[in-house]
Amino acid sequence: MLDEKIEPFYDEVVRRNPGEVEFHQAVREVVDSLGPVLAKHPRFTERKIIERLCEPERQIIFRVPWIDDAGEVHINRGFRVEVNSALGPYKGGLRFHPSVSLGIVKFLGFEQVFKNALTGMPLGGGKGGSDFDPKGRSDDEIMRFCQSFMTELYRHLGEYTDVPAGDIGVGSREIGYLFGQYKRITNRYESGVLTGKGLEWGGALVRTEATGYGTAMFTREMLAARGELLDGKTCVVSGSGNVAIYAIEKLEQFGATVVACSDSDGVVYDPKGLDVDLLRQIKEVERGRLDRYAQRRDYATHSRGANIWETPCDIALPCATQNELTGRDAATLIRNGVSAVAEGANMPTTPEGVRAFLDAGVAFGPGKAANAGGVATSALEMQQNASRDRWTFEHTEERLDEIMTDIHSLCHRTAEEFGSPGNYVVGANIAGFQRVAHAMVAMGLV
Ligand code: NDP
Ligand code: 2IT
Repeated sequence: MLDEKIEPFYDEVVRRNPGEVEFHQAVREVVDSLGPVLAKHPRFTERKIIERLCEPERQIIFRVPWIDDAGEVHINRGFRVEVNSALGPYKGGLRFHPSVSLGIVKFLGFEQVFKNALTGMPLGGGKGGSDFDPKGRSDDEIMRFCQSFMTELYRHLGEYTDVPAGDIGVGSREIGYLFGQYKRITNRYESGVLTGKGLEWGGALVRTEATGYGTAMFTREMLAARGELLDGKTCVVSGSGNVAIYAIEKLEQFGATVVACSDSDGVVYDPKGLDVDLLRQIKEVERGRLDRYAQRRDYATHSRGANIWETPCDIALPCATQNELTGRDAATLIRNGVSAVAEGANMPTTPEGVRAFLDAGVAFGPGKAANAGGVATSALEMQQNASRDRWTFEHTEERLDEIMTDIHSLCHRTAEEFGSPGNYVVGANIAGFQRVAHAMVAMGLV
């Protein structure tokens, strides 16, 4: 699609998908980068590759009834959007959060297609979830919800069809209950149908750490491309969930000091550097809130309702949720001297924020590249399941490091090749798109 065709195309996406603002935003961000690659390959336009990518192959919406511990009946909505399978089975996480809607799942599934292509692994893209709120729910309530959710979803899954994993609100506990119900209904021990499984029953070492570790590795590569090191840098990481915790751990292993993290209640500031073991104890073992951290650690403070992006830092990693870092926040970070930003979360920076970072010359790693380590390690888990093998932590982490280094150089190189040196947004969008588009052309109009 040439530049003059982008506006009418985008208007049509908005018209066909009313109210799905996050989906519109994700489409816009990709399409705006594609002019040069469409000019080079007219076939992509003729075969309507972008139009096909913006229409998911299949969208499933279903009712999820369940009963809480007090005997009250609840009805939630479940989603699975299977966006594209040109490169492999649909692959992408499940999110349980009250904000989940069709538009959110579609934006995540759309992003996932390009991210998965960047990994170089044989993965298509999809995403799912529910507006179920797991906060404050007992273990048994979570189990009953997961069982009800899988009772509908199982018919759409399979190791060669669609392979979910975790995302916000879904970790190894939930994957366990989902797998148990899938196994019971199908009477198949099909390890490759879900990733992020427990280590005792088919899970892969490093999958838990992979997204956060990978984001830190991508950050290291962006700095290296500018002749800089993470060692000695001051970092801020938003969120305090799976991605944030392991991003913090790896940044600290690389010699950086991470002075702040957050949750939806507030911000913890720890000028001596966050203690990851304490964070893990509170978030993973106790499933508690972040204010406990400050209660247990000297010098650390917890500020309710504070904005984490006001904390001065050299490097910022948004690792919580979409649109958590605005144009104003970007201006504050730039004023405070930030030199690199890598997105551990999916689309955490608003379009105004992205523009501000690019204009200011900040090294900016978009989520579809910077957080691809999670899904890449899911593919390594599938590989181990398929060959009934089990790799060591060291070997798996080495593979993850190679993959992240390759994604960085692919994005860097592609940005340069298409006339936007240093712009990882353009590099990631074009590189991911090209892989999917070539496969779609080869497979004909399906
Ligand atoms: P978790 O559920 O483990 O943690 C989410 C964190 O983000 C929590 O600290 C949570 O705070 C905060 N958060 C979530 N929603 C909001 C919100 N609406 N407003 C403010 N804070 C919020 O999820 P993950 O760490 O797995 O996921 C974080 C991000 O990373 C998401 O964007 C996800 O899509 C992305 N991602 C995850 C991957 C994975 O493998 N898990 C892979 C690639 C990307 P609170 O507890 O207060 O809600
Ligand atoms: O956004 C993501 O890449 C994920 N939530 C992980 C997907 C996966 O299938 O491992």
